[in-house]
Amino acid sequence: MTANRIQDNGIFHSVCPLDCPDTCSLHVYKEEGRITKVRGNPEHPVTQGAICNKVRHMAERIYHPERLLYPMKRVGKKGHGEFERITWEEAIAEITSRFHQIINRSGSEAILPYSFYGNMGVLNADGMDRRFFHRLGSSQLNQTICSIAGNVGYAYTMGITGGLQPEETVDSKLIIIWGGNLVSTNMHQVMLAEKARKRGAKVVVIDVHQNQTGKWADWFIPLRPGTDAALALGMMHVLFKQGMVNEDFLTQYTHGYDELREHVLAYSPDRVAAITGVPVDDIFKLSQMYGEISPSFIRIGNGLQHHDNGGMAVRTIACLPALTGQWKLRGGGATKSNGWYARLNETALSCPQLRKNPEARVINMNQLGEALNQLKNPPIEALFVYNSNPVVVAPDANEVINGLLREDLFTVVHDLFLTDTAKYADLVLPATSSFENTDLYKSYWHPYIQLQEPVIPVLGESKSNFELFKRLAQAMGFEDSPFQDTEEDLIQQALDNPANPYLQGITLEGLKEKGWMKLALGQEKPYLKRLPTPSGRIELFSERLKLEGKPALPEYIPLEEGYDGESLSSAESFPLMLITPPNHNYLNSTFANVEKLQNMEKMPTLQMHPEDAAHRGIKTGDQIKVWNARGECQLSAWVTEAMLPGVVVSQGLWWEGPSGSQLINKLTSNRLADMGGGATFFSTTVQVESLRT
Ligand SMILES: Nc1nc2c(c(=O)[nH]1)N[C@H]1C(S)=C(S)[C@@H](COP(=O)(O)OP(=O)(O)OC[C@H]3O[C@@H](n4cnc5c(=O)[nH]c(N)nc54)[C@H](O)[C@@H]3O)O[C@H]1N2
Ligand SMILES: Nc1nc2c(c(=O)[nH]1)N[C@H]1C(S)=C(S)[C@@H](COP(=O)(O)OP(=O)(O)OC[C@H]3O[C@@H](n4cnc5c(=O)[nH]c(N)nc54)[C@H](O)[C@@H]3O)O[C@H]1N2
Ligand code: SF4
Ligand SMILES: [Mo]
Repeated sequence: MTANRIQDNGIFHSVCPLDCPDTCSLHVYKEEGRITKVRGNPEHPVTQGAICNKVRHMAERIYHPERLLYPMKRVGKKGHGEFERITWEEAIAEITSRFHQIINRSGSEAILPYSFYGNMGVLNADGMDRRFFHRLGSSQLNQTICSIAGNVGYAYTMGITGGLQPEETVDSKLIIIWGGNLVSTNMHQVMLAEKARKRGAKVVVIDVHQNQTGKWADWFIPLRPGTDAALALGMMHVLFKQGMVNEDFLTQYTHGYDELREHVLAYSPDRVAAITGVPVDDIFKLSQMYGEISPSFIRIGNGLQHHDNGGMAVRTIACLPALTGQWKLRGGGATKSNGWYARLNETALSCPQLRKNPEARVINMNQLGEALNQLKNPPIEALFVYNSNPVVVAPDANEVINGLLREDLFTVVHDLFLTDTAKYADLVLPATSSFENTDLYKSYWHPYIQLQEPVIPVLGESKSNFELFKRLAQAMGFEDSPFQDTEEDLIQQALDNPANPYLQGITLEGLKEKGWMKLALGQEKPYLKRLPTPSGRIELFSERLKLEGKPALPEYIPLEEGYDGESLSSAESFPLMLITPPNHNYLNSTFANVEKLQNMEKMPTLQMHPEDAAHRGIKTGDQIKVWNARGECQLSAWVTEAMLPGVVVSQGLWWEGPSGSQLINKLTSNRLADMGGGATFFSTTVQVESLRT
């Protein structure tokens, strides 16, 4: 390993910046100043030398011929993507003058930042940018698009968003992957599960789609979308009835188990089968496996919480390990997210004290279209997008596009590419890749903190988010000391979080030595002694939910837009449920413009059950129209039995395409989930017809 990061030849340490639980430690190979390949770090305990196909192709993204290298200003109509080169001085002057005008005319809340985790580095996603917008007094963005409903739901039960450490799952004997396509989205969990399997573990996948993960499982259980809570309650029904619960654990560590025992009487396997589509025998078999095999581990994916009832679904599943006392065992329990263990000092990073208007309105990022089109007093007059591609990723894309077309909206987009969002910008600013930056990375799954130092020089005139917002602060005349901080200052401030004992011993110096350091987590689950729930215990019954007017006990609540065996809650004109999860070779919309990866994914498809296809005279390869009241897409049909009848699946977030007809989020709704204001991408109904003449 070479120490001097910007040397021309050698192997350099790096970190994967993408929004993926694995947060891999990377080895970047360079020859004559250029990256030639990217591989997994064999010494990192979780990465173990393996990385996904996407990031093995990272060099093609970094050196992509279409990478933005200088600032540009719009010259054509909004959305036409016609720009001309300008200097950074001109770009900064334009932004500051427009911001000053808007603030004078309408107040600072007329400016909205829109960002997510295109780069997970905390300096570039939660650092200087936050300081800038706090000081500016802009509207605040509630970052709800990914995992919030499930994380809030999980925390009602467990108090924290933390579960098993990945490395202990090799000791699990039963691994249930519930609503996660881990072969594509969390490959190192699959590697660990393979190890467990070699030691005799069984892998069960519960999903609405038999994707690569479902195919790899020992047992795949298909169910109807949005009915997971009913299945979990049915399992509880059987566990209590057959005496397969751990009374000692329930008495010592949980709150409300008598109430739960009564409550689940209503979820007989017959009723649950009618709701979920899972046969009664399979409900018994699954419950029995769960009751008899220890240690068991449930990996809760992100998919099942992108529904109207997603928060409650995760809250309900999170109750299961307590019933059989799994939390006491190594390799026993559940994981939704492990973000809680790696909490950095967010206050120090983002400096909310710089905000003079702490009451500034908060806008839910899932409702961007509505915010742009409908908000008043003041309306949004400037939008600043970075680390995100909302035209492709946000729900109700037609509304988002309508908003971006507003002539009176000043839109700035900072990105590495002229994304579908950037095409609507007034100003486009070039962003560095993470390999050009200094940054600090935590994982929301494994317990290693990592340091990124630049491995290549900055390309063209691009700037990191950190540098951009520091420069903008200066240009706006913000003289506060947080804007003088260097990258190393921020790293030290972030690591200094007395509220998180697991960060003890992690220092910038230590990180510089090896690139990564492990959180100070022991073998035990010390938090079980006192969880940060109101009762200090695992809350099977939640007073807090009751006070909020929600069911205090885990509950199955039918989708607002969707079907189950009991109710039909959507217009009959849209009889198919559309699920739109990520694909294997893209990371959300990132990589969708990299040719090699595009070729592997070929084209956007709609997977349909043979029964649903036959009704409509559709065959594999047919061009089809998919539509609902919100919009329309044109895709290629793929007839398969990978789902139950009534469910259709389109994987991957594709860029618009020449005809603008591949944006799957034209069909999804900006309705919010039951908890945390989360997204409901998968509670979508559509109709389909063949375009063959
Ligand atoms: N290759 C790749 N990896 C990624 C990403 C990517 O885009 N591509 N994205 C990253 C990000 S940001 C995230 S949040 C994670 C997401 O990764 P995961 O946690 O795996 O979540 P999803 O892929 O959204 O959905 C997982 C599964 O949920 C299923 N599902 C949908 N509705 C239901 C339901 O009602 N019940 C059940 N049981 N299953 C349901 C879908 O069929 C899908 O197989 O992956 C990260 N990793
Ligand atoms: N239908 C449907 N929609 C979904 C999902 C789904 O499953 N189905 N998944 C949802 C989920 S879970 C998520 S997390 C969101 C993800 O939504 P986004 O976070 O918007 O994800 P990306 O599409 O990867 O876009 C990230 C953008 O940031 C840019 N970028 C990368 N690094 C930097 C940097 O350092 N600086 C700047 N300025 N820009 C940078 C990238 O080039 C890219 O254009 O999508 C959501 N949308
Ligand atoms: S996308 Fe995920 S699996 Fe791939 S290299 Fe990055 S962290 Fe690892
Ligand atoms: Mo996500």
